[in-house]
Formats: sequence, C-alpha cells, structure tokens
Amino acid sequence: MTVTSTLLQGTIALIAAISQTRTNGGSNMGTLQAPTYQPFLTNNPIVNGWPWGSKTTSNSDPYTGLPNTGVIRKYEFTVARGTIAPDGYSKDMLLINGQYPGPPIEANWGDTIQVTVNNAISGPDEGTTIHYHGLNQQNSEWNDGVPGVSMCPISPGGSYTQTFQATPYGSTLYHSHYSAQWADGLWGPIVIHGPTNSPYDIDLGPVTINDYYHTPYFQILEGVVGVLRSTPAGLAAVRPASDNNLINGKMNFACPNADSNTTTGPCVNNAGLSKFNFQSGKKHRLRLINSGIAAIQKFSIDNHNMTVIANDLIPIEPYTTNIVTLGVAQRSDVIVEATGDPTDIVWIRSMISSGECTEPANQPLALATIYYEHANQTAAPGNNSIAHVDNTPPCENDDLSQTVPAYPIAAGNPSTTIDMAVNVSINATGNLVWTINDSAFHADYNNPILLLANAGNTSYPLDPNWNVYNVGTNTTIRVLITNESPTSHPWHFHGHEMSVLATGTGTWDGTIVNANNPQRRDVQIMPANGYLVLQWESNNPGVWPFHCHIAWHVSGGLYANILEQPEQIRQYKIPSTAFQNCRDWAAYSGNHLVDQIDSGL
Ligand SMILES: *[C@@H]1O[C@H](CO)[C@@H](O)[C@H](O)[C@H]1NC(C)=O
Ligand SMILES: *[C@@H]1O[C@H](CO)[C@@H](O)[C@H](O)[C@H]1NC(C)=O
Ligand SMILES: *[C@@H]1O[C@H](CO)[C@@H](O)[C@H](O)[C@H]1NC(C)=O
Ligand SMILES: *[C@@H]1O[C@H](CO)[C@@H](O)[C@H](O)[C@H]1NC(C)=O
Ligand SMILES: *[C@@H]1O[C@H](CO)[C@@H](O)[C@H](O)[C@H]1NC(C)=O
Ligand SMILES: *[C@@H]1O[C@H](CO)[C@@H](O)[C@H](O)[C@H]1NC(C)=O
Ligand SMILES: *[C@@H]1O[C@H](CO)[C@@H](O)[C@H](O)[C@H]1NC(C)=O
Ligand SMILES: *[C@@H]1O[C@H](CO)[C@@H](O)[C@H](O)[C@H]1NC(C)=O
Ligand SMILES: [Cu+2]
Repeated sequence: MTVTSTLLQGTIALIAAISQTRTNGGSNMGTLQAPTYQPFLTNNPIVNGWPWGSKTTSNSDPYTGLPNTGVIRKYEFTVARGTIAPDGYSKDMLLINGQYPGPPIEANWGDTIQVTVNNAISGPDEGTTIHYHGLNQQNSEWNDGVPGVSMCPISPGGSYTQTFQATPYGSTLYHSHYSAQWADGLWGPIVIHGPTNSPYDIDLGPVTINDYYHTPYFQILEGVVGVLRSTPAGLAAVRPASDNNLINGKMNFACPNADSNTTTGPCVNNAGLSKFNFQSGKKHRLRLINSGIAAIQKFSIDNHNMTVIANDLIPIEPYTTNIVTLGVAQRSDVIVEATGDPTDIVWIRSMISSGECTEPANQPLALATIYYEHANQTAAPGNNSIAHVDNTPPCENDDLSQTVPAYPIAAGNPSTTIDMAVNVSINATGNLVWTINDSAFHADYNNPILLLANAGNTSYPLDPNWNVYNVGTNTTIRVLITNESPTSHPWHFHGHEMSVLATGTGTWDGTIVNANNPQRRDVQIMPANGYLVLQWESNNPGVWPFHCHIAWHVSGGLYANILEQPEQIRQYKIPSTAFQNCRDWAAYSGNHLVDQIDSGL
C-alpha cells in the first residue's frame, strides 16, 4: 500500500533549530560529518590483504569459519545520566560517553573486541550490563551481558571488562539487558567487516531506527507490569504508545504547547532530521538496524529499490524489494544504487506497523533525507517522489522462501523437540504477565544461572520462574513455539544463528521451507496466534537466553533459558573478574534497595 503522509512533509524546515550537541550529545551519527565505513586493512602476517583472506560468503560458515586476526579493538564506555533532546523534547536519558546513539563499535571479522563498561549511573543509581546482540560468545558467555543469567549487574561506581571475538560479521547493535534501560538510550551500533557477495562503492554505515518514548522507562514499566486496571488508562499503561520514531537518533516532534516553541525551552520544534549523502551512479551500503523497543518497522527510500544482502549476521542470496520489514533487533544490510540526478533530494521513511503488529504509536513515521552530490543541502525533497509506505498487517518478515543463506546448511533431524506455548494473562496478584508454558521468568540478579551451572548446579526445583530448559547432550535442538497471544513477537536466541524452519498462522503442518538451506538469523517475527519452528546445533555450551525482544514483553517474563551441554559448562574457566563483579553486586545490593519490578531483563 502506498500512502502520502501529510505529517511534517512539504512544510518541513530542513534547518535544525538546535545544535547536534543538544539533540544527540557527542554523537555525530545522522550528520553529514559521520564517517563512512571501510574495512580496516591489516598488517597481520597470518592474513594477506583483507583479514579474511580467501574466505567468501559462500565458502565459509559465518558462524564457525572466522579468521583469527590477533587484533584487539578496545573501547571504554562510561554510562551516566544526561539530558538531551533527540527530537526536540528534553529527556533525562542514560547515555554512553555522553552520546545518543551510543558510540559505534567497529572491527574486522575475527578481531577481539574488548569493552570496559564503567557504571556511573547516579541520582538515583542503578546496576547495568551491556549485551552485544547476535555475537556468538563462544567460550566467553560470562561476557554476554545478561544480568542474572550470564553475569551479575555492574554495581554503581563499578567497572567490568568484556572480551569476546567479533563473529559472525555484518551489522548489529549492543544494548543494556538490565530491565528496559535501553528505552532510555543505552544502545549503539556494531559494524563487523567481512566478506560480501554483492559489490558496492560506499558504506554509509549504520542506519538505526527506533520507536522512542518521552516517559522514562521505569515509569512506563510500572504500568506495563503493574496491576492491570480495566480502565482505558490501565490499558494504555499496558500497551504504551511510543511518542516518536527516530532514524540515527533524530526526528522532529510537533511540540504541543506554543510556549515551548523557543530554542531554549523543554520542547523545540524542528530539532533536525538525519541526513545522508548519495553519489549518483554509485552503489551504497546501508546497515539497517531496528534498535527499538516494541515496533515493527517498514523501511523505504523514495524512488529507490533496495537489494537485501544480509539478514541479521547471515549473508543471503541478494533479492530486491522496495520495503524492508524489521522486527525489534532485526537487521538487514541493503545495497542502494543511486539512480537519481546529481541534484536530487529524497526522503528515507520508516513506518511503524499498526494493529496487532505492535504497540500503538502517536507519531509512527520516521523521516530522514538523502542529498545527492549537487543537491541544496538545506532544501527539502520535492513532492514528485514515489513513496513506498506500508503500515498494514501482516506483521511478518518477508516469506522464508525469499531469504536463502549464501553459505548453505541443511536442516537435520532433531535429536529433541521442545514445545513451548506463549500466552499473556493476569496472575494471582493482578499483574499482567507474559508466559512460556504458564511461567513468567524472574531473574535473580545475585545468582547468574551460568555461574551456578559452572559450579554444577543445574536444577532449580524450588522456583518454576527460572524457566530453564535442559537439553543435555542433544546435538540438534528443535523448538516449536505456539503463540496463543494476539500480538506478534520478535523471537531472539543468544549464542547461535537459528535455522527458521517454518512460520505462519494456525497450526504447523510439518513442512520445512527450503529444507536443504533454510534461513538462519538471530531474530524472527512470530505472527499473532501463529507458530514458529526454530532449530540449531548444540555447538556452544552455555545457558542461552531465548526470548521475545519487545522490551515490555521480556520485562513481563517472556523469556526462557536453554541449558546446553551442562557437563561442558562445568569445564569453563570463568575469569575471577566475573566472580568479583558478583561479590561487588552482593555488597551493593546488601545495603541498597534494588527495585526489580519486572523480570529484570
Ligand atoms: C513558533 O515560532 C515561530 C517563529 O517565531 C512562529 O512562526 C510559529 O508560528 C510558532 N509556532 C507556534 C506553534 O507557536
Ligand atoms: C524497482 O523494481 C521494480 C520491480 O523490479 C521495477 O519495476 C522498478 O522500475 C524499480 N525501480 C527503480 C527506481 O529502479
Ligand atoms: C537552498 O534551499 C533553501 C531552502 O529551500 C533556500 O532558502 C536557498 O535559497 C537554496 N539555496 C540555493 C543556492 O538554491
Ligand atoms: C508446554 O505445554 C504444552 C501444552 O501447551 C505441552 O505440550 C508441552 O509438552 C509443554 N512443554 C514442556 C517443555 O513442558
Ligand atoms: C491464554 O490466556 C488466556 C488468558 O489471558 C486464556 O483465556 C486462554 O485460554 C489461554 N490460551 C490457552 C490456549 O491456554
Ligand atoms: C505476578 O507478577 C508480578 C510481576 O512479575 C510479581 O511481582 C508477582 O509476584 C506475581 N504474583 C504471583 C502471585 O505470582
Ligand atoms: C541451586 O541454585 C538454586 C538457586 O540459587 C538454589 O535454590 C538451590 O538450592 C541450588 N541447588 C543446589 C543443589 O545447590
Ligand atoms: C534431550 O533433551 C531432552 C529435553 O528436550 C531431555 O529430556 C533429554 O534428557 C536430552 N537427552 C540427552 C541425551 O541429553
Ligand atoms: Cu513479545
């Protein structure tokens, strides 16, 4: 469906009313000064030229085939409160090094990434953790950053260093996994350079898209997981509407009060949109990342088609489309050929899908501009463009038959099949809970399950809310999730690339799509009242989070742990810093109130 948006378009002023510092702190994403991204060359003798040598998208498994470059990429992240106005509305946020979005992490496939996270959140203080979405964390799960599962939270004033390999390769994000902190700004993009099967000239880097809320996350959560009231206000709390939709952390907002209409007030109109440059005739790579909270995004560029070359961290056989659908935390890498004239200016649009797709949105359309090389960089796009805007169900990813991995892996026979039923209900105390087989997860920040399993404790009979599924030494794990709830869920698994065997509404008939090479990725949208069939090889011993990536749903308990190869978990030599971090958290939580009103994740 093609609609013409009346919102902002046409009358919009493309000159930002306030500075980049005021909207995004120290980040230059979304400005014409943002860097382009080209792979780092390496002098490492192990490899010649490109670090990945002769490895290609089709001759090497992106999950297991990594080169070992021996290069360490070090980052220091200081997490603290700060007030900025990404869309013109001032908000007290959680920022990394004073930036929103957080600083990009960049590495070559097979490098080692080392991030030191300093928790400087105060007034009030909170624990925190950072999770690096989609990265394997083989032999390093204690650095996966999930509080109560892979580590203890980092205490206020504390510091923890996470070291892990950059694999697989492509486009992804990091975010806090502590409660819904990422809704207040704790996230940023990751670019891992690797082989490509589709040539391009210019890598424009990350293009993040996120539904955005003006209310602080904790206040929203009080409604989301609180006692359900049967009033419209109560329902609004359970299904909070987002206030805006941002691209690279920027968008305009129509301030409600005329008296806010100053460049110094708490709300400023025309805060400024993200801008990108195109060179006519060249092919541009855009790394689309849904860094949002609850919304499915439909991304498009006026007048242009896009060739999708990777979904999540798996290169695929390229296919062309004019709308890319991204569930929360999904990514697609696209190549866009600049077929316009050198003076062209066009809109980038991303629309939040409505209906059962997602939570409601007050301002669903995100806009950004592309300027060709001779365009007037303060002018707005004209009205003669072809827009591709889709805001309708179905709330699903592109058909599985369309997305074929470049490196084929056939779906084997499962050694075990687990059935999970997802539902939403109101528990005995009147709270809204999201459940897997009637159990809503609740993390124990002081007892990370990985550390318990490492010490040989793999049974938690006293508390059903641990949601641990022990798959023992089974080699091929299949999970059939039946969605008994009336909303879709972007389903995510840590530590693996899932083969997506089938999805749909109703009941699975046993058919596998592309059985000799099904799509693999780390998030797949499960339709409302539908099913999802996922499979993976048990090649990464650990306690792996398996959950819905909508912040409000995982806070409501929609989360399980897959305990894989417990005997091998016992062999891990977990660094002493992980245990010291837990002792620090025990000391902190022993004399401070940790107000964990949600699942903790
Ligand atoms: C905001 O200020 C501008 C410039 O002073 C004015 O043209 C515009 O009408 C004002 N908008 C509102 C909603 O008051
Ligand atoms: C986009 O692709 C469609 C279908 O292949 C084609 O008809 C159309 O001309 C293409 N548009 C552009 C701008 O390349
Ligand atoms: C660029 O566009 C702006 C806004 O429409 C306009 O004021 C300005 O005159 C234009 N500059 C040129 C050189 O055309
Ligand atoms: C989950 O519940 C379904 C019925 O809804 C049942 O068939 C299945 O065995 C249960 N799964 C587990 C792992 O207990
Ligand atoms: C799902 O939960 C609702 C209550 O929220 C309940 O009415 C319904 O029966 C449940 N569905 C199944 C299949 O158990
Ligand atoms: C219901 O869920 C809330 C929120 O997770 C939890 O705090 C409460 O203990 C639960 N009530 C019961 C009876 O389990
Ligand atoms: C395993 O850990 C859980 C949670 O801390 C605890 O309740 C249980 O007693 C432990 N079991 C053993 C055998 O230590
Ligand atoms: C395989 O997984 C099932 C649970 O899905 C478990 O009951 C069984 O013990 C596992 N088998 C082995 C050999 O570990
Ligand atoms: Cu969900």
